[in-house]
Amino acid sequence: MTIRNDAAEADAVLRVRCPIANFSEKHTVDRGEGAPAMREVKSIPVPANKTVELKRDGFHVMLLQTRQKLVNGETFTCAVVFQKAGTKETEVQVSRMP
Ligand SMILES: [Cu+2]
Repeated sequence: MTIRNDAAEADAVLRVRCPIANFSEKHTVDRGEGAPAMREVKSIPVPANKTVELKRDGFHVMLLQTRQKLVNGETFTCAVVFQKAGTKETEVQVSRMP
């Protein structure tokens, strides 16, 4: 997911709700000594006038306790709750990891 903030104020992703999952967590990936490790964060920062790309080796949202089997190519809608911009819906497409 790519988030573009055209505002002059910083924003942040507070929550993501998807109908197919009971929970979601916001994660970042720490790289120190040893293997990279995921860590939960309270929010994902979206700086003013910046574009933030969520990806598996950086900030990302993880869906937990999925209620149905995810099928490659299927789509569903998630609600993304921003601190300033409010709730925005986005379509998500399931894709198999390469
Ligand atoms: Cu994660």
